[in-house]
Amino acid sequence: MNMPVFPRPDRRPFFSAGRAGWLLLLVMVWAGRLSAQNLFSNPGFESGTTGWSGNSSAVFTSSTAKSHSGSRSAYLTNRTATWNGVVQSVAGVLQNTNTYYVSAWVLIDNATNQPANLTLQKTDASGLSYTHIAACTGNSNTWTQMTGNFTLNVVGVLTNLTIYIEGPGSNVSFYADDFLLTNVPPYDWKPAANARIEQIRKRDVRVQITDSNGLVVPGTTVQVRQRKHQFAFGTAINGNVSNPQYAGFVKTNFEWAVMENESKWYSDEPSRSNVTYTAADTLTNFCCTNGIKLRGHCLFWAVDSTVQAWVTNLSDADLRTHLTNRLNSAVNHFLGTFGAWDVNNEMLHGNYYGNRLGNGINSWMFQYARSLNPNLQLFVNDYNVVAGGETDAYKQQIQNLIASNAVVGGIGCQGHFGSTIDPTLTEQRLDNLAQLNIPIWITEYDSLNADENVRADNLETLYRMAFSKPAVDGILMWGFWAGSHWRGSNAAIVNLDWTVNAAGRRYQSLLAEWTTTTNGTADAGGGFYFRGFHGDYDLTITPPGGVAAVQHITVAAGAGTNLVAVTVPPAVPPGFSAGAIRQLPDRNLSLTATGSVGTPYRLWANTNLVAATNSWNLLGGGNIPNNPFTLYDLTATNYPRRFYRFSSP
Ligand SMILES: [Ca+2]
Repeated sequence: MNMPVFPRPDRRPFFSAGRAGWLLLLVMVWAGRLSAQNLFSNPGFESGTTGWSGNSSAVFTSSTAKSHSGSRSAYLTNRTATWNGVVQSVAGVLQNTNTYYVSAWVLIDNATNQPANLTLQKTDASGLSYTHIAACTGNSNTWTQMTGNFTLNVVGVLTNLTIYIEGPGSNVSFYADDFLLTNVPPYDWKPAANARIEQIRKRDVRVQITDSNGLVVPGTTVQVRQRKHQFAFGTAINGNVSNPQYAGFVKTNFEWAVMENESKWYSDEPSRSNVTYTAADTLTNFCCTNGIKLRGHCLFWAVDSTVQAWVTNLSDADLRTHLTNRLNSAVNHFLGTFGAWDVNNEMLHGNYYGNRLGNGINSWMFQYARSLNPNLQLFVNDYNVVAGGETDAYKQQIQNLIASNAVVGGIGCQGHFGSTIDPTLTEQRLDNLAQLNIPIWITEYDSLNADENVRADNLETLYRMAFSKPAVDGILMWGFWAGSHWRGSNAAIVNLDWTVNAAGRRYQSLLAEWTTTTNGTADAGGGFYFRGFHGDYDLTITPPGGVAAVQHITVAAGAGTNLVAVTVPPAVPPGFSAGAIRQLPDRNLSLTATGSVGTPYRLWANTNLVAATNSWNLLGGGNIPNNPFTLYDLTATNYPRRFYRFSSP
């Protein structure tokens, strides 16, 4: 095993430190060595080819032509297949069930946008397997880092275990340097995450209940039901909203949605100047009808293969015109529907419009969209950022956009994860991006694992970690149902037969954990206290002997206690008691009451509980016909909220 590559400690303190200082320094050096020890032998190729070998017929040399650090790197040439690379055995180095962090740097020789991977090759009782444990897109002008992590899972006897770099197209030569393989100590991350969630996602609320004479009303019962979250929990949706089971799951489990394809340019303008929003409008109508918010995806898509053929055939001048037309059309069509847009999807992995018209076109897209609606939150959106090792590249790209006068209002991290999700890496990458002080959204979460319990753990790791980070404002998953998931049933949280699998149940339990539901009674001062997650609530408030009324409140993020003043209506007529208000299937209301048959009453309604008495609407009245009796308000759905009170005529 090679010596660690981290810098040797500065020796100067040894000459001035006392005995305690000596001991402390020795402990620190030892601890650093334990956590940072590089398990690769000759990781920077400074000892030539020692410890490494070329895969197959590729020619592997230790080159002095290029290096990421030191004076040498691995150089792979005469490659005949994408899997030709440089390999090192790690059998006997790695321990079963341990988690490892792995990283390497790659520089492509005379080619651009070449995929590169670190791959774990394993042979055990379960057979031969290959697992990509890190990935990046390499180029010839700059060294690119790939990072990842994996947990070693050996079945039976291990007969072979190697890690190798591969991926660039056959015949493409490349350099590789500074391989790093370290043990990831178990990280008990949940308690810290939960403590952050308690601090940043919740607020103390005091409900002060007073009657219309200004007197506090002790004993008022308060039922607290959170209806919406300030944090965005959502999913991608598609035309399956016409399926009642699909639609039902969306309505029950998500507050936000994004159109999977229907608001992309290739859907909205499939042929030149043939603009159609029919499919998108179906989804918009579904969301608006059901109170689901939408984010826009995407105005453009930078990856060559996603650009419509008719666009690729345009002259540069016509292309500029059609980019302008697309922005005018889409931003205006979805005005009031999308508060946010992904502007040019996946600019880390393609640059179609920049290659055609110069890189200034990318910041122009932001500038022009903003000129159409300065309130739009304009996002970058890309993959391999939190789920891969391209966080630094993404940061740099965002900084470059900002420097060219693009107002980047949101950072979209797609979040397409592999078979496991490492909390340490996820946290590091989110914290790294958060340094830009721009809101982060996980826009397209999924993970792919045949074991639904691992999928559930993955989902919890991403959701709990992201929800605990103040920079993150939302998480949308990229589909949920096995019958309509782009990565297939092993990424779904709902099975083909609509049973909710372990991953889906975990999602539902997390949402329940992060939703405030409580009940109580006002104290002697008419005060009722609770601590709740930020969001919208219905409070059902019932003064002693009075009628229940539902009041809508918002618990907003902020310092100190959120104060909510509630004024309750006068008491009901003597010999009469109001009962429950129930929501009918059509969202209208029924009110039940009991009282002496023949007692006269009137029923009033208002959207404002503390409005002047003479501004209330008389809904009806008469003499109590039977006991109990039921009244209906079939206009209730016309109002965002409504209060009721009874009076003597
Ligand atoms: Ca080197």
